[in-house]
Amino acid sequence: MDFATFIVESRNVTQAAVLEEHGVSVVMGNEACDLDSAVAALTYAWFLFQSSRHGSRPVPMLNILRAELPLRPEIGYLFRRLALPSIDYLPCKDDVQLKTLAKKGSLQLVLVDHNVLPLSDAELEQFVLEVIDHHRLERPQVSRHSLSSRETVVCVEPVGSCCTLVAERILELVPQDTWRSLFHGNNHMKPQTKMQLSFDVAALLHATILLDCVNLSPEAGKTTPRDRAVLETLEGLFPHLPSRLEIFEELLSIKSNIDGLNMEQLLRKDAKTVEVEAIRVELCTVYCTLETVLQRHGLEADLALHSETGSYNALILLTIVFSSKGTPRRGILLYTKDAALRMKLCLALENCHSPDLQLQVICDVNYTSEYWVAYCQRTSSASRKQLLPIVMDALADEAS
Ligand SMILES: [Mn+2]
Repeated sequence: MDFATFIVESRNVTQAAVLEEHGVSVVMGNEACDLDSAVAALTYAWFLFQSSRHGSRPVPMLNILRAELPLRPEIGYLFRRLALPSIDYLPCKDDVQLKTLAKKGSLQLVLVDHNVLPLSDAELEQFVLEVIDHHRLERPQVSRHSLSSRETVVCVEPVGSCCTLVAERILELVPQDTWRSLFHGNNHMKPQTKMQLSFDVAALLHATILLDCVNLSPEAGKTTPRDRAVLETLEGLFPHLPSRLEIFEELLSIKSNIDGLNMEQLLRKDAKTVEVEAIRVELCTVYCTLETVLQRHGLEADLALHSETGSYNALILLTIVFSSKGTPRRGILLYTKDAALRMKLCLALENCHSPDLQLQVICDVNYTSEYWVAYCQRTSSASRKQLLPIVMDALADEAS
């Protein structure tokens, strides 16, 4: 089977699994479903399918509702650019009945780009067989699949993109002759199985790593030597990959285009929820300046409605725009009607040392509300990945 057919068949596989009680290994990214999560889920499922390590059929899943797909246009764009089948073929959260599969005993889960399930899916933890991620480790030391009693295999490494970790797995298994010619006999990572690495898979990984690492911009501070090594290896294998700058700029402009989106859509575009005890905080990456957000008409009412609808105790909007050199300019808008929680979160963000966010409160009288605090964040490299643990720790404090 080729990669395109694998994509086209994936939705049917999940449906057949429910009907016919076939075992499936669902590979899923995090609930923000950014390009990293989507591509890591797809390419790692394809890798598992080719190496057939899990026994049951691996299938990728986009961890959002199908209705949310239009808010992630960069995924569809990359698929079209590479002439891949439509992303509509990929199962979304509402296409896969995870809990039904779990009850039937035919579910294995592989988490990519996150390492612990949201509270709403906590009952599925016992079906997690493998984890590949680059966020702070939130899992217990040892966990086992409840049916196979196999220990969960956890790989959590602080690289710029989860796709780097997936690409490393695949590259370990590309045919030895290719590998030899690339590394001139220096093949200390001896491949065990032959693995097809086609141009389209390499191009998906290459583009995603570039977007996540902000085209290796030193100012953005995301790239690690492993991200760089994977990019170079992919480029060595496929000299016709799009140029780094070209694909990066295309994806960034599509991802950050917010024309015509209302506040609600802006918030839903790239959101993650942190939940500790009964406190829910949503962290939304918003692709414009903090001033643009603050100037929106009816902002306070929109934030109130969004909090109420999603039962969030607080919202943290992380605004980001990039300079032409790739330096991110960031701001934070912390909104909650709960004064004590606001104080707690403000203190956590303001007093944090690793990283020191260098927050400066914006006191413009035109933009004030008793329910929010707006900050200019002068440490441009600190992204949501670094902020999530700070918020989690503050909430854990709150709960205890
Ligand atoms: Mn990621």
